[in-house]
Amino acid sequence: MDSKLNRHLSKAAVSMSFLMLPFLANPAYAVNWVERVDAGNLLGTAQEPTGDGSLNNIRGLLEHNQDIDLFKIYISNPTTFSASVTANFNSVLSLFDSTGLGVYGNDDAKLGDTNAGLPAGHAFGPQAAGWYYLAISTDEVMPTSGSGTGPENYIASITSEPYTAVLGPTGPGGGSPLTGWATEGDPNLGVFESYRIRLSGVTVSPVPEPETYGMLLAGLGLVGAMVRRRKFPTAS
Ligand SMILES: [Ca+2]
Ligand SMILES: [Ca+2]
Ligand SMILES: [Ca+2]
Repeated sequence: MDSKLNRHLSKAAVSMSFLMLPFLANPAYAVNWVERVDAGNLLGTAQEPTGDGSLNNIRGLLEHNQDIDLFKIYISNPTTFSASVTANFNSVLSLFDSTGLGVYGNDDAKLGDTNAGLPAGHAFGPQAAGWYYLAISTDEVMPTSGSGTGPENYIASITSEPYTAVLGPTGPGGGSPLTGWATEGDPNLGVFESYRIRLSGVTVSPVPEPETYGMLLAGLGLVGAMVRRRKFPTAS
């Protein structure tokens, strides 16, 4: 067996393992999540989208103007993370970390447009990959911490002017995790509107299934065995 071919096969095996790395870290599949029943208001009742790949969209429904939908998401790329709403109601987005502490929020992404947006690369944005909670609500509710829902409990006054501001947890209750929502305005005002949240930098199932690892390892083992067999031919 000529050594050129041996080298070529070894290289091929190494290249293959490198080619598989981005596949493991970054599955090419896209997930478009549709809310199941109704996502809850708080960490314990948040809905976690499932599937395999990057989470590109969440579609759901706000059933009334004081309904909140909270989603548990894995931000795999904090520098490219962004979220933007398309809806026919005045939407607000708030992001919380894995312990419920406020990260940042927004009422209106642009002047004269009531759709909310969380921009990428913002100083208040997520600084590390990990689990977060993303809330979509109307501008009739305000996230609170502690045991009350008065202004002293507000995590941030997201729905006050200027509406286009991107806010950190600068409210009096901003140092503690989310425990409730203060309501404002007329609770009888109906919404029952659907929404779409476009996302970037979010992954579903960041850890590949054990079967995927097994298959990849078996494949690599096979290539390795072929290379070894060619390198050390048995005497004939
Ligand atoms: Ca809902
Ligand atoms: Ca809800
Ligand atoms: Ca808004």
